[in-house]
Amino acid sequence: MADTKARAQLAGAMTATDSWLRKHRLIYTGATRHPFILTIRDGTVDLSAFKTWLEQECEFLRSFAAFVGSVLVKAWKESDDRADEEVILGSLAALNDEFAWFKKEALKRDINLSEIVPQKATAGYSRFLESLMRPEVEYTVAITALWAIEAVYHESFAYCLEEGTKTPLELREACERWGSEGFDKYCSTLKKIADRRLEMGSGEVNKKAEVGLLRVLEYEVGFWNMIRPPSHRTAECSSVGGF
Ligand code: HMH
Repeated sequence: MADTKARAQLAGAMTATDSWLRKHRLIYTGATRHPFILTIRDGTVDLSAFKTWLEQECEFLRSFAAFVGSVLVKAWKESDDRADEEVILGSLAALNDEFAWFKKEALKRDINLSEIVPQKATAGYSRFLESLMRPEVEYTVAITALWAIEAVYHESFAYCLEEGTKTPLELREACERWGSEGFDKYCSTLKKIADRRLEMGSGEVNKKAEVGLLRVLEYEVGFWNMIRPPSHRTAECSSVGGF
């Protein structure tokens, strides 16, 4: 009983997104500390996996850009604070920059952007984003998903930039794109918007936002697994024998 009360008090002091991250810690950690990210951090990353990541990202970003556009429309129609629109416009501006960066990287690595075929995980993630673009999906649900998508990348890549990590020099630029302090601030702003909306939201809408967050985390894990399949990990672990 006392435990229930203590938990309720703690939950009262926490924002909705904080309490969800706590509740879904396991899958959040799965998304932000994935073995692919760990190999970047320890310098053992397979460069062909990195190339696959670049290719699939280029595909993902096309649907992501359309999704962010739809969030802007929802903010314009539904938000109680017009400052939100500027933040989302900032997301689109960053995406514009990202596309230019990917084109440069593709040229460096002999990737023909027009020939990329989306793999299953990318196509599934894109379809999920498309479902969030529907007009009947509430702004609160969409902005919570946008925050989660950006936060996973920020936490993942910031982890590769910590002191003492062995992230290869040629991948540092990629890590800095999402791992920077500027991106951290941007994610905090999105989180604040989501929490403000969730505070005003009905139980039903908030439940949908929580489910949306979980699905984002699942798709993020799926995306990383496509780059570095789990079977690869298992084989590696068992080959280490002594462990
Ligand atoms: C797959 N998730 C994926 N790609 C991204 N660029 C982000 C999240 C964040 O922008």
